[in-house]
Amino acid sequence: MFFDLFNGDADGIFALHQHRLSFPAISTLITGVKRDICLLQQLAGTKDAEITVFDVSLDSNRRGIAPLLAQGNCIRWFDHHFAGKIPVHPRLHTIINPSPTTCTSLIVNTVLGGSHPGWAICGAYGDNLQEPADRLAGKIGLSAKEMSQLAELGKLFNYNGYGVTTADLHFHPKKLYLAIAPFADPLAFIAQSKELAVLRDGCAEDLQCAAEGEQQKIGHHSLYFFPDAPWARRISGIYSNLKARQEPDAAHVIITRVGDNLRLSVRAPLNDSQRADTLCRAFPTGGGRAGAAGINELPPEELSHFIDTFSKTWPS
Ligand SMILES: [Mn+2]
Repeated sequence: MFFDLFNGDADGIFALHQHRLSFPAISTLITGVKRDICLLQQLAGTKDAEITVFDVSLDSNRRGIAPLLAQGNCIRWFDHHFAGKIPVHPRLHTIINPSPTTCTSLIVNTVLGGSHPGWAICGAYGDNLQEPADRLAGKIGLSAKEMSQLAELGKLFNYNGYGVTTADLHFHPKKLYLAIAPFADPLAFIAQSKELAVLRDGCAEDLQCAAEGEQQKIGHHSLYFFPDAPWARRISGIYSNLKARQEPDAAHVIITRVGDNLRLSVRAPLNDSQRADTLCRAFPTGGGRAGAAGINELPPEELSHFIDTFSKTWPS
C-alpha cells in the first residue's frame, strides 16, 4: 500500500509528480486546501504502508509520526517548512531543507538528480522563488517564452490552493495532480490543458471583484472589506501580496466577513516588515509573523478598537 500526502498548492503537487514520474505506483492521495497542513492524522490506524509526504511541515504533524512508525509503516518526508526536532527511526527518512531559497519541488529535483526539472521550475515559481526558478530554467536552456509559461502554470496552481475548504477551489488539488500525472513535460500539459484556462479566467475575475470591493484609507494605509464569498476566500492572500508590492510603504488589511465575525489578514509595510504580529496579538484570536499576521475571529463591534490600535501601530 502506498499513500502520498501532499500540500494542495503548486509546490506540493509538482513535488509529488516528479517523484511518481521516477517511481510509478498506484497510491492513495491525501491532500486539501493549501492551509490544510495536518494531513498525517488521516492515516491513523494504517499499518505496513509506504507513506510519502510532500511540502507539509513535520512539526505540524509530529504527533502522528510515532504511532505510524510503531505500526510498521515506512515514512519518507520531503519538505522545506519548519520541522523542529526530527525524530530518529530506521523507517523514517527525511529530506528537509528550510532554506528560504528552496522549496519542496526543488528538493525533489535534487534528490532525483534533475530528472524532471520542468516541473521543479513550476513548483518554485508557484512558491514565489523567482530567482532559483529562473536559474534552473536557464540551466536547462528554456526560452523566455517557455519560462513565462511555466511561471504562469506555477502561479495558477498556487492560486487554486487558496480557500477555507476544497469547496471554495476551482479544482480539488487531487484533480489537478491527476490532470498533470500523464505528462512528463509541463509544456505538453500546458498546450492541451482545459484546467489552465479555467484558472486563468477565475483568477482574473477574483482580482476584478477584489479591486471593486469597498476600501477605506487611513493616511496612506489601506483597509479592504471583502464579503463572505468563495472569491474572497480564494484571492485575499494573493491580493494583499499584490497590494503590498504596489505600495511598499503602506500597511494593508483585508477584512473578510466569515459568518457573524470578521477575519483579518494584516500585512506590514513591505519596506518596514514589523509589528503586524504585535498588533494582531492584542486581540484574542490574533497571531502570525512580524511582516504578515492575522486575527481569525474579530466580533464586528471590535472593529473600531482594531482601527484605533492599527493607527497607533502605523501612524499616517
Ligand atoms: Mn512549498
